[in-house]
Amino acid sequence: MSTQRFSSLAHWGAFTAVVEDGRFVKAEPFEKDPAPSPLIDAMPAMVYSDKRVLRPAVRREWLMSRSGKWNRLRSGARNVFVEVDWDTALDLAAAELKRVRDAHGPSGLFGGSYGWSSAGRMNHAKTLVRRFLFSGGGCVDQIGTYSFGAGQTLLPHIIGTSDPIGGKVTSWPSIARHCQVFVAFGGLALRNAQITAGGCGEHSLPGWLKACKDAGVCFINVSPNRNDCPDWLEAQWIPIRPGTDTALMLAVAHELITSGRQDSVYLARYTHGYEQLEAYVLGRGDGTPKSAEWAAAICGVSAARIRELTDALAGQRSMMSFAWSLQRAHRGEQPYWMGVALSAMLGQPGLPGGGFAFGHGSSGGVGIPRPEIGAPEMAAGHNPASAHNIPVARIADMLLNPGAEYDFNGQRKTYPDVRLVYWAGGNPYHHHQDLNRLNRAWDQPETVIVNESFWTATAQRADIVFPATTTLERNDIGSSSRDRFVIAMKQAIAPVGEARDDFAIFSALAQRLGYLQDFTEGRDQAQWLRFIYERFAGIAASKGYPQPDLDTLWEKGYHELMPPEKDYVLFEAFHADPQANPLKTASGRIEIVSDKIAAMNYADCPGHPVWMEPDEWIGNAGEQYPLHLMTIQPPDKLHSQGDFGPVSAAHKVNGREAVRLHPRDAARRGIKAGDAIRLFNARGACLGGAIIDDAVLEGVAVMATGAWYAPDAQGLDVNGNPNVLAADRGTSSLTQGCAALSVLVQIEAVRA
Ligand SMILES: Nc1nc2c(c(=O)[nH]1)N[C@H]1C(S)=C(S)[C@@H](COP(=O)(O)OP(=O)(O)OC[C@H]3O[C@@H](n4cnc5c(=O)[nH]c(N)nc54)[C@H](O)[C@@H]3O)O[C@H]1N2
Ligand SMILES: Nc1nc2c(c(=O)[nH]1)N[C@H]1C(S)=C(S)[C@@H](COP(=O)(O)OP(=O)(O)OC[C@H]3O[C@@H](n4cnc5c(=O)[nH]c(N)nc54)[C@H](O)[C@@H]3O)O[C@H]1N2
Ligand SMILES: [Mo]
Repeated sequence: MSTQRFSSLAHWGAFTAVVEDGRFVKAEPFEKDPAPSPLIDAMPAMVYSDKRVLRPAVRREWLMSRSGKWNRLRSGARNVFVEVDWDTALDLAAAELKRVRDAHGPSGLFGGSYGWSSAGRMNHAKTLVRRFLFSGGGCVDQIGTYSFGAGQTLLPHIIGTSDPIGGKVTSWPSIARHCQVFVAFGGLALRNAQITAGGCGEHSLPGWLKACKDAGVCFINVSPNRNDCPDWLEAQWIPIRPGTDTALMLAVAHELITSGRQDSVYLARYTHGYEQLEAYVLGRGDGTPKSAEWAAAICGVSAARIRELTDALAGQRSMMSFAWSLQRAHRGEQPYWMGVALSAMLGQPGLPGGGFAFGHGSSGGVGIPRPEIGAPEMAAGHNPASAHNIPVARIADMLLNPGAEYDFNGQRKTYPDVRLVYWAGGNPYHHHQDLNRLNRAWDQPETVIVNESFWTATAQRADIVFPATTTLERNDIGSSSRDRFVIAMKQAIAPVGEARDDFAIFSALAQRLGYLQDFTEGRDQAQWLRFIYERFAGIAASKGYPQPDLDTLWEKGYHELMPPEKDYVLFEAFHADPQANPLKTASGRIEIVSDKIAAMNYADCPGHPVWMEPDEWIGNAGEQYPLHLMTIQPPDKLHSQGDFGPVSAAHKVNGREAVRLHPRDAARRGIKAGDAIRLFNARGACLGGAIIDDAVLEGVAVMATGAWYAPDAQGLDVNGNPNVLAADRGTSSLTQGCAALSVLVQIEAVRA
């Protein structure tokens, strides 16, 4: 028997692929990883899964109606596919792309293709599909992310940049040395830190948390779920109703003001518009002081506890970190804006170990010490049709309402009339809200083309499906700007079935359409890999971090970047001299009031942070749908990737997606641990398996995303994708972000 070993990488970590007689049998943890993720164990089963797309396939109805009337009804998933050879499939797709582009121009083609794709940077499917469509004249793209769309659009207005939301925040060593109180809104979930976009060689969050704990940092977990912090961190828990963090922070602000403990010197020197917020907090305009008692009724946190939190923060070096989940909710701009404002009232941003941050518990690598030298990246290039781009989560709105107007970040925009959708590297039937509505939207375009490795719910609802290789079946390079390792991702096995690399698929299409040179710039895959690595190495060297050449890297399998010696402190220069180093905001300061946003006149996002009720939350829940369902990230997979694998299967409850319920909520419904349950609201219904857990706030249920959408004849999703329940609405007119976390449901036991 011959055994070979290949360095490799997934979003959930680096590993060594062990290959015996040409078959990938095992993923061994990367030697330098102090806390490898068990998710790598699922990889061999994923690669050889019976869910693989093995050959190009065309939906029969689409094929048959080519010369006659279009049969657009593809969303029902009772689609029958005909396998064809590669040339036939490529010819069909190329002809259809040409037809639509000739007839409708770039706004007829949708290539936003949101999704995580693979860790490999060269064959990054989402980048390649856009590069392919951009080189051919452009397409409709998506702006921002599902992860933090609201924050991404808001933060440049108030702090001049969105970089901190991507993880460039005051570094952990600075926190360990200087911070006294670390308040984690939405917690510090280790399960989420298993993942880093682009992969990681090092899972470092547990180590940093231990270092901070040893240094005496006091942690406070503000979350509806105590499980959001590991027990050993011994964090204080403030159980809060979902969607109400803004009210809590307003009350802390109220306490500070009424006791004269806000940092007036800081506010005068570094912020803009504070007086307006103060007037609002004191209730001067609306007659409602945002007192601890006022907030207690909204958040479910007692006034005494709010005062204790205020005392813990005032005069202390504090870091407040906001999970991305807080803004992935209706009116999600407000907690982020209020968080920045409150941190400024405490005089913290720009101080070592103090201030605000985002997502310490949302992703691996947030706040790690790492040289600011970027990472190797494939370029999508310029989109000549970018005027048609839509905010990422407005995809169903766009497909259902061509020509309709909508607001976004101060602009009045118009939805394009999309006729062809091309998706590669994402799974909208995993990620989008209100899947029954998405079904209606999905039947609008004339053609849907998908590159996939697996028969996902999205692939099952496409007209042409191209089988894509997984990372184990091709050479690539992996690295994230939030990790210290660059990994040689070596081809370990031959492609499964007739799968081809995304780069090869798009090259073949570009050739048929006459723009191969524009797409490839004359480089093949090996040359691209070298090109993107050398471009990165050049930048790194110019900043004082020389890199090995590609052949040396390939030989060793990885390169480790040494952490910078100096701690990174967000806004350090601004803090030292705000005149010389202004922020890139309209005022050059932290905008507690944004005159620009105020001038947009959005009723759903005024000029300073305010408490605004979300459309769906416990405070307006009726008897029909009394529970707030938090649709969080799955501990046992990355989104829908690997849902059918062994690691995910081990977390299911009697074969169903787990749903956590408070003991009293369960008892009221006669639900016992392990029971099959049905979750439903006016938008849809799905099944789950009950876990009874007093770490979850009463009135809240928790169900992770990721189960593969599989509706029965009545539309009941038997696998348990909570997006049949989540509402498809933008966070606000300003940012139009994904608001997946605001959803009310009812739950009942399923009796056999
Ligand atoms: N209710 C609710 N919904 C949510 C969220 C939530 O919190 N609640 N979170 C949202 C967030 S933050 C996100 S980021 C999205 C995630 O949504 P997605 O990124 O769409 O989810 P994934 O399951 O990771 O989909 C990636 C797809 O790419 C495929 N793929 C992987 N590698 C390759 C490759 O090399 N080539 C090709 N062609 N395909 C490949 C995988 O098989 C998989 O089907 O979900 C969002 N949806
Ligand atoms: N294992 C794993 N890790 C992942 C992913 C995955 O699919 N699997 N996906 C990755 C991606 S794409 C992203 S964007 C990030 C997302 O990172 P997050 O958005 O931070 O992740 P969530 O799990 O949705 O939410 C984190 C916690 O926030 C709490 N929470 C929810 N709503 C509220 C609220 O209103 N107030 C407060 N105080 N707390 C609230 C919930 O209890 C939840 O456990 O995770 C990444 N990490
Ligand atoms: Mo995300």
